[in-house]
Amino acid sequence: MAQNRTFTMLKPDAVANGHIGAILEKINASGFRIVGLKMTQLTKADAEAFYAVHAERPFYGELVAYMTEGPIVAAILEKDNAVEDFRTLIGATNPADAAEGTIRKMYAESISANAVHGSDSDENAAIEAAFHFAGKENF
Ligand code: 3AN
Repeated sequence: MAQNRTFTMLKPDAVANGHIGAILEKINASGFRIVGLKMTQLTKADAEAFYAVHAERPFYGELVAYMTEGPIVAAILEKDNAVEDFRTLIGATNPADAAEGTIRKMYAESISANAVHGSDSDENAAIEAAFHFAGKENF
């Protein structure tokens, strides 16, 4: 499959627990090229917009509160089959169900504080990357 891109965030738990370096190293070692990178903190409006697709879900309020509680690291990643391969690398949403060696198994605390986000489609990867990065920040 052709080189394509996905979008990730290292979530507030991963940043607060000092896992930025280890997670980025694992991402690189798994064959992804980092083509955009920044540390930032989501406002409530940012998190509500980013997770608008989940607005009707019972955990939406908790998710928005959690994602705004501290800084995150946003990144754009490039690799063959990036979206699917990155979701394999991060593992199941609930770290209790995540496979051995996945980022969530290694670093996540809980289903909401689950260390990393990974886009679920090429289309959403492009939307999410554009939400966080201006053109000149994206290599
Ligand atoms: P994923 O991030 O694995 O694609 P989604 O898109 O179903 O999972 O959910 C988006 C985010 O919402 C998750 N990363 C997680 O932080 C949170 N979330 C999902 N399900 C729950 C749940 N049952 N309780 C609390 N938070 C949840």
